Amino acid sequence: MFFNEEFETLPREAIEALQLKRLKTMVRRVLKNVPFYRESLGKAGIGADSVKTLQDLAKLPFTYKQDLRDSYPYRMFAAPMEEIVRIHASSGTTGKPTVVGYTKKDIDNWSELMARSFVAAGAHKGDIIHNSYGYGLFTGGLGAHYGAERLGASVIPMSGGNTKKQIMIMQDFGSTVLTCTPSYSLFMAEAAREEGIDFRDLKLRVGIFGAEPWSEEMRADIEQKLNISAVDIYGLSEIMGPGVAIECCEAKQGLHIWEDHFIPEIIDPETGELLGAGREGELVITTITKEGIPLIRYRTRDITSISYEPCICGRTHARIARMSGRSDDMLIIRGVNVFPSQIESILMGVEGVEPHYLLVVDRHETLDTLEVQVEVGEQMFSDEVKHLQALSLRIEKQIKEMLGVTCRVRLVEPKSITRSEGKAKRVIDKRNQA
Ligand code: DLL
Repeated sequence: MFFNEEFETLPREAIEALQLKRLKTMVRRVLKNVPFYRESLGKAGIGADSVKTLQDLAKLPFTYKQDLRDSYPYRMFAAPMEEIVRIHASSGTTGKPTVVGYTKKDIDNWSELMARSFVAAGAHKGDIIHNSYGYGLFTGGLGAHYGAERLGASVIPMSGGNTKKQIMIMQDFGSTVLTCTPSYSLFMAEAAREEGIDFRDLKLRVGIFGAEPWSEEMRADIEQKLNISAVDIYGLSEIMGPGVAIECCEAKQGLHIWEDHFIPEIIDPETGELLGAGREGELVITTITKEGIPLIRYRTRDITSISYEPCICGRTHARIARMSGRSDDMLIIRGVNVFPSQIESILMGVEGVEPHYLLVVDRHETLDTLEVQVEVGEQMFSDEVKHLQALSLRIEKQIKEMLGVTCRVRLVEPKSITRSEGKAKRVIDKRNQA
């Protein structure tokens, strides 16, 4: 099933021809309207007619998050404010947020890409979409909302929080599709259990989860606890919001990135060198239809790989692998590189352990330390101390063997780790708090 079959199944040559045409127009647009790009492209010797083939993209300079911060709030916009109909901003934890603006056409395109994403995930007209992504400056809520309306589904604009009420609504309104962060879906499952509600009795069929990294093991846990099919959705506010890429329900093998609107590249984050298909590196995205804030070769910091292999679903758009994390979330513990998602994968494979964990990194004298706090189930927690000790030792050993990093595992009481209604906080790095 497709939302826009013609565009979702374009042959590769047609995708590339469209990309080139749109890229040329985009370069002209930013040269004309954005002083930042006039300067950065000018320095690289790029003029209005420099892009002749798609390979020429590699000659263009990168755009960094810092460039957006330096242009706060509106100086990267390529359209006059009279044409900007919506403003969103990223949830930066420090300093000023990154601000993005959308023209009517941008909102239109975003809605279509979200509608395509819903269909790819297995949703359709007639579905009741329970949207628990946060509404506000965050792009999750409104992005999914407009996509659901474009699809013609009934959307319940829940936003995050008030978990008990969410469950009641889901039950009474007969929600069939749930959209929220993967961590929040597990919180909901837990809250439902406490209320004596079994997800098996709900009408929920599909979950569309993203905005934070999650593992394949976490998917299995969610699918089992919520009795649904769960797919991964990717996006970032700088590029658009949710719906930049989505897994198809048919394969669940990588996320189709909508290549008629975005050109993805994978690079070595250290050297900037282009990496071929299948190699893991940083995802760089060029927007080719955005009017409000088009970005050239935007450094997402997200780590993935790309595949152009045909997919059983019939979509021809390339697939990016589930994000292993952000390069700036990668922990370096005594020289060993570790992504929180790798630890998550190991924890989720351990019987008796709950999907709620926190990594605490510290430094004692000159030595980095990693403490893995993870909840155990009620039953396990009331078990004998020696069993708990044996379990933590076993997990420590597995982490050491699989990731090469020594850590201390602390099994904590059920529900002692803060639950999230949006993006979960998985890491506290005390080394940077000196
Ligand atoms: O998180 C947009 C979004 C909303 C995506 C709802 C999916 C669903 P930002 O707040 O700007 O936008 O954060 C973007 O979140 O660069 C990734 O590091 C991370 N991220 C988003 N989706 C995924 C995912 C929204 N599926 C940043 N897997 C991105 C892993 C993700 N990380």
